[in-house]
Amino acid sequence: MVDTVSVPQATDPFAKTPGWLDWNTNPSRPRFALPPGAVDAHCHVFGPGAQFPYAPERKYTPCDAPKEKLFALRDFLGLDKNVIVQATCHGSDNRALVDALRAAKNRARGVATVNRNVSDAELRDLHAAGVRGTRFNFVKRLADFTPREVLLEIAHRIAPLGWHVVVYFEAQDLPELYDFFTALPTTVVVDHMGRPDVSKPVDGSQFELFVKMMREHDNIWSKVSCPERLSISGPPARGGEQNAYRDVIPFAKRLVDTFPDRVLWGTDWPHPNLKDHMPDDGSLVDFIPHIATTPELQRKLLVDNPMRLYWDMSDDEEAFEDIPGTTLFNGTQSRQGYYLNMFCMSLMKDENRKAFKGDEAAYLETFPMSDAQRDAGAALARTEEAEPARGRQRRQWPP
Ligand code: 0GY
Repeated sequence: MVDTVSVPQATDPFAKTPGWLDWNTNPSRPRFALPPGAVDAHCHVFGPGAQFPYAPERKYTPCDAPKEKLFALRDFLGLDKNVIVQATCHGSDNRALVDALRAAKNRARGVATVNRNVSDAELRDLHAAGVRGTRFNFVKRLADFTPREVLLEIAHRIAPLGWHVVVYFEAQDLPELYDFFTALPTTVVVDHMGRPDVSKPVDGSQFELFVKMMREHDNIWSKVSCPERLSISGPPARGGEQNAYRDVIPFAKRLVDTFPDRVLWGTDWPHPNLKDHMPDDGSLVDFIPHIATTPELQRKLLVDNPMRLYWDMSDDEEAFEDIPGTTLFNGTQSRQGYYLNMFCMSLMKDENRKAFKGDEAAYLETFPMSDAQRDAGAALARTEEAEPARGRQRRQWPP
C-alpha cells in the first residue's frame, strides 16, 4: 500500500476576473495595407503577473499579455511602433511598461501612471525609457477618485518634460469634467473619443460638446479607437468581419475629417474588460479606411500625428538645393543626423576611439549614447530597412 500525502494546492494569486475574455490568438491578416511607419497609439501590456505583479488596488485581474505577444501582433498586422498605455491593473507600478519600452528599442513609447509622490529622478528615468505622458482615469469602475488639485499638481510636474496628459472618461461625465480638462497646461489626449453613446446622433448635444472642446482648444487630441467597446449595432469584428461596428464610423470619421492633425488610432490590445466578444485585431485594422478615407488622412492618423507627439519629430519633407550627389534629408532626418554626428565627434578623442574599437559594448556601457543618439541610430537604421526610397533620396545630376 502506498502512503498518500495530501499536498495543498497553491492558489493562483492572480486568478482572472470571472468571465474574463482573453485576447485573440488567431487574428486575420488585414486587407488594408497600413502606411509605412504606422503606429498603434493605444495598447497595453499585462504582466506577466509572476514577473510584474498586478497592483493590490486593481479593479480586475486580466490574463497575462506580455510584451513579446504585443510585438508579434505589431509585426503581424504590419504596424511599425506602439504607444503602450499603463493599464489600471498595474496601478502606478510602471515596471512592466518600462520593461516593454526598453525591449522595444525605440519602437515604442509609453504613457505611465504616476502619483504625486513621484520624484524628479523617477520622472527622468521614465522619460529615458520612452514615457511621454501620464494618464488620468475618470472611469469609476477602473480607478479610485483622485482630487483634481492632485491631478493638476501632477500635470504641472510633467509639463516641463514635454509630456502630455491622457484622459479616460465617459461621455456623460464630460460636462462636469470640461473645465478641468480645458485648464490643463499640457496637450491633452482623450481616450476612445470620450466614449460617446453611439445610439445618439453624431450631431446631437452629447457629441457636440466633445467636438466643441476640441474646436475651441487646439491642445486637445482624440484617439479614434475602440469601436468594439462603443458599438451597439455591431456586427462584431470576429473572424475577418469587414462590416464591423458600423454605428461608430460617423463619430470617428467626423473627428478625423474635422481635426486631421489631432487624432490617433490604436488597437487597444489586449482589450481589457470586454464582456461579449473579443475582436479580431486584423478586422480592427480594416476599420481604419472607413474612418480615415484618403491616403493623406490615413498617413496623418497613423504616422505623422503619433510621430509628432511621441517621437518628438515633425514630418518636414522639404528637400533642399544641394551639392551634386549628396543625400537630401528632411527636417527629422537632419536632427537625427546631428545627434549621430555628436556621438561620432566624441570618438575623435584618441583614447575614446581606442576604447570603442577594443570593445564596443563595454564602451557603450561606460559612455552610453544619450536617448536622442540611440533613437536617431535606430530610427535611421529602420528607415533604411523599411523604405530606402523615402529615407534617402539621391538627387539626379544633372537635374
Ligand atoms: C482601455 C479600456 C479599459 C481599461 C483600461 O487601464 C485600464 O484598465 O484602460 C476599459 O476597461 O474600458 O483603454 O483599455
